[in-house]
Amino acid sequence: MSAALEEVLNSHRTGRPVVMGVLNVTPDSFSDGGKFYDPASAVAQALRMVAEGADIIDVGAESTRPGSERVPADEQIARLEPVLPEVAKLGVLVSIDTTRAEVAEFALAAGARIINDVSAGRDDPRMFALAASSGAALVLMHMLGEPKSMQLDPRYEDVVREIRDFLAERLAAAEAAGVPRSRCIVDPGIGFGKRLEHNLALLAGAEAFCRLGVPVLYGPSRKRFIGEITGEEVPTNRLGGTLAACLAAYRRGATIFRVHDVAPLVQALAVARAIEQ
Ligand code: HH2
Repeated sequence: MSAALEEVLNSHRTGRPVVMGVLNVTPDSFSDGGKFYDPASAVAQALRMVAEGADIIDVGAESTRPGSERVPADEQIARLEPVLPEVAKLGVLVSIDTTRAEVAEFALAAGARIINDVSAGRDDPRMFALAASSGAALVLMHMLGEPKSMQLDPRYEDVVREIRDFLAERLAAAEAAGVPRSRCIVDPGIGFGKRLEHNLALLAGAEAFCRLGVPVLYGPSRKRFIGEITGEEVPTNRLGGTLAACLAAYRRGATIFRVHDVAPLVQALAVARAIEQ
């Protein structure tokens, strides 16, 4: 395993913040759909995020915004083919944001080292086996149902307890399939079948997820809950709220943050870490 990946997987022990830059090679993502659909602009954006201090570039070819339709695996691969190998050549850690083992397999062969599975291994029964045999790290995220219907009427009795129990169960399932816990990362899934009050509880409750003993990742970047609090309708104008959400979770022990705007978060986390130390 590379030293860079080891640092990420140890971040919950060291407190070192890790910034994961989002690269959506999609025509329809909620905040940047179409912007990096062209391969040259996608690679240029990856280069920019690396220069800004991103530790990981998370490449995705399927939007999972509320209401979105599935993108077949071969279409995801066709979108990734001209981009992902070039991003891996930059020497940065690459993660693949997909729920399909076929897509993850392509990405790992092209140099990705992390599988970011927003279904936590529930969409494709082959995903855990692939993570086990490849030695990749694995992000297990909570989502209520599927993107098409997840925001229709999300309900929880105790959102933090239920999602912590879900993540504990998925960690155990991954482990049973041969993926060591030491290679797993958990994510409560901000915005994936959650109302405002749920998202706030999940951010305030980061310590509960940290007690699972693996690094905790949050992806609040530009999401709707920030607009609900502030009235800001335009996702790209939600940077201030994104920073506040990441810093609140960092103070409570989370260490990995998936964002579209890398430079401001790298700076914010450096200052937050200096204060905490
Ligand atoms: N959020 C999105 C996509 N992937 N992965 C993890 N682990 N955590 C997240 O919170 C997360 C994620 C959605 O954001 P984005 O990629 O910007 O939008 P879209 O799904 O429309 O492409």
